[in-house]
Formats: sequence, structure tokens, C-alpha cells
Amino acid sequence: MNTRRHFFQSAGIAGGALAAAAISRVALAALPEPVLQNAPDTMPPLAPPNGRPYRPVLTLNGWTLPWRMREGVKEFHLVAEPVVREMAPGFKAHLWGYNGQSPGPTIEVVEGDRVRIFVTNKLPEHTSVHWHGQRLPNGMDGVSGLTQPSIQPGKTFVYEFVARRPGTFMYHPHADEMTQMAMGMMGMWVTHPKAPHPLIDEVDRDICFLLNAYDIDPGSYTPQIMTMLEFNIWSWNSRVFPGIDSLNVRYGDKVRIRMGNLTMTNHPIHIHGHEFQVTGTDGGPVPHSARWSEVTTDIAVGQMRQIEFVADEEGDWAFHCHKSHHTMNAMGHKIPTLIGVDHSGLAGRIRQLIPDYMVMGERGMADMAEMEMPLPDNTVPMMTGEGPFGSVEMGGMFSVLKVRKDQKPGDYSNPGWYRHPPGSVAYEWTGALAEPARSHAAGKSAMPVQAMPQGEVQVQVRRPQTGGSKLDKGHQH
Ligand SMILES: [Cu+2]
Repeated sequence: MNTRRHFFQSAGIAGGALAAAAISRVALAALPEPVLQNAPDTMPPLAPPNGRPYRPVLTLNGWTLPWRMREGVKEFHLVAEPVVREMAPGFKAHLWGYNGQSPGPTIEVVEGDRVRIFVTNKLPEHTSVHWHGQRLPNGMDGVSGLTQPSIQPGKTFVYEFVARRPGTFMYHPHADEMTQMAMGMMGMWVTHPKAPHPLIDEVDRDICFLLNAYDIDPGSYTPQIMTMLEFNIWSWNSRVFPGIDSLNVRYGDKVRIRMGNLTMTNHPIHIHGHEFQVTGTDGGPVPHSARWSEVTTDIAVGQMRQIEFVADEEGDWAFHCHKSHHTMNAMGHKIPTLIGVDHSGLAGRIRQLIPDYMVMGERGMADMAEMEMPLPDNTVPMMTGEGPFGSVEMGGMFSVLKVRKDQKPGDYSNPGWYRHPPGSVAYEWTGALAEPARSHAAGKSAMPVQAMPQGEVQVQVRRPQTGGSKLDKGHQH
């Protein structure tokens, strides 16, 4: 194990700038020493130790890659390699990534910076890096076969260009892309404006992460790379709730969140308690005349979205993908819907054959979150997360925006649960209930119905289908 790895483990990356300054003379003569990270924690923003100043971003459950300045060029060193990523406590995945983690570190520069990136390939197959969204010389675009030969295992390539456009970008391989992105090879890139920009506001908090997805069978460690749609792990920066850190801000802060989507489907990202505006896309800052307020923005595959709002409502606000199957962990979708099915008597008979058999789902799926069931070796429960009032019944692409008056400026640490002012929490009504007024008239329709059935028809609950189809991935009950 590399000593630098130890350094980051013990000291946290608060020493990131220090690490960049501590590069040995030997390294200065050659490649920048690769900086590695093996914790999945959210590291503090990396204050620029040199070059033009900016307010650095915070990478959710991630970190920023230190650089060295050499003759006016910012030099970075990415190492493409197999990594072990803790996706949630107790759940580790064997992924491919950069510098010890998946996703790789965020690269942060200033508009006009000349950037030189050394890419060393420690994977078992060739790779390349595409700088998604950037303006650059064609030969630096990283499309293996088209704009460069691929980087063979053991080789190091150099990319060099000027960061011309301020904005939010990504990087990922453009070589055996299906495999390498399914294995977690991706990272964020932020280019700050070099001077005050009419369309880019100063913000108090700037937070970024990637949307990614994996198909990892419970009990296994390596993603299925052939999966096209049926992923079972929906993650932000290769973490799933409750493993995703909360976004902690000070009351009144102007907050910017940058997200990039490298999954195979779109994600409508939704925030509670606040409205935001989309202030930037893949193409750069959005003109003021084209902005409107909303509470959900859809991020399509390959897109970046930058949202901004003033955090002026105190509390613990849910922040998540609005596809409800994306706020679940390790689940299969071929489980029959059992709501309303009467299982009485059935479980007892099945238990004579399968002693651990449990009947699930006749009252909805919330039972799953509350019941403690034996899980396979390496996975996360379908829904988890324990809030101050009980189970949150969420997993996957979910986190919490914590807005606090006593959060210090620039302090991203978790303030704990919100203490609601007395009388401001929904409560149980224990008084008498009046008989509800109901309309007894049959429904009207736009036109008279032809060929009315004789009697009344009610839709029947279908009995669960058994036999034949295996219950797909996820927990089987
Ligand atoms: Cu989603």
C-alpha cells in the first residue's frame, strides 16, 4: 500500500493541498505523483493552493484531485484501476475507477487554465478518457480509435488542453464504454469562470455528484456489465441511501448543486421545501430569460444540470430522484403485487415445506423496511434509513438537505436531526370523526355508454403467479 494512501486515511483530505505541495523532487522530474483515496467519505472542498482563486466545490461522498503547477500548467495524474467501493455501510462493490475510488476524483480548474492530465492505465484492458462537454482540440477528445490509439494496460497517456468554457462537465472512458461505465469509471469536472460572469452567480455552497447505476446480485460483488435497463443499485457517486451523506447548508445560503447523469435512463431530481432554477446545462450557463422555478428537473442520459436556490426554510428536506423505484435498493421488479390478497392459512402450509417462508406485501411493501430479515452476504436492504420518527423507507438515490441557522459559513458537517419548533409537526387526530359526506350518484361520462353490462362489474385481485419465472434479482420472499 502506497504511503500517500495511508496519509489520506489517517489525516483526511484536509491535507489535500498540503499533499500537492509535498510532492517529491523525484516526482517533479517526471509524472505528478498520483494521489489516491480509499475512503468513501465526503472530503472537504480543496481550497486552491495556487493559480487563480475560486470557491471550491464539495463532491458528495467524493473528493477533489490535487494538482501540481508546473510552468503555468496545472498537472493532474489519473490512474484507471480496479477499486473496492463501499456503496453503503456493509455493502462493498468491486468496481473500476480512478485513484482508488469510483467515481474518480473531481477535477476543478478555472476558465483559461492550461491543463495537462496524465492517465495511467492499470486495468486489465485498454482505456481512454473523454472530457465530456468540453471544447478542446479534436485529438484530445479521448475517443479511442477515432481520435487516438487506446491506452494499453500499463501505459500512460497525456492529455493537454485549455479549459475554454466555464461550467459543469464529466469525464469517462470512450473505449469499451459499455463495460467500463457499467463498472464505475467516471468523474466530474468543474471549470470556474475566470472573472465575474453575468450568468454565473457567486454562491455560498457548491455541491456536485454523478448519477450512476449498477446491477449487482445480492451476495456478489461485481456488476453485471451486460445489463441495459434492469439495474438494481441506483446511486449518487456510487453510494446508495442511507450511505449517501446529507447536504448540509446554512440558513440563507445560496446553494448550487451540479449533477451529471451517466446511467442508462433519465432521473427527475426533486427537492422538498424549496424551488430552484436550472442555471446551467451541458451547453453552459442558461440565459436569465430562459430560467423558471420548479421543484423537479429531469436529467437525461449524458446530461449535466446545475440547479440553484436560496436555502431559506429550516429543516431536514428530502432530496431524491422521483422515480420511486430509484429510491429502493437491491430489488427485483417481477414480484407480483399482493395488496389485498388474503394469505391466511397459506403461510402455515408453505412453512411446512420452507421453514423460513414469510408472506410479504398484502398490506403494501412497508413491512419490508420494518421487518428484520436475514440478508445475503453483501447487499443492502430494499429500503432503509432510520429517521427521528422511524423508518424512512428509502434507499438508492435519496439524501437530505439540512438547512440550519447555526451552521457555520463554509461548514459542511452534519448538524444532526432538525429540532422542530413545538406544534409544527403533523400529529395524530384523536377526537371524534364526523361521517364523511359522500356523493351517491353514479359517475357521469362525456357520452352515453354503449352496450352497458347487465350487472355490476368489479375488478378482481389476481392471484399471485408462481412457478416458472424466477423472482429476478433482489430479495425473494
Ligand atoms: Cu432516478
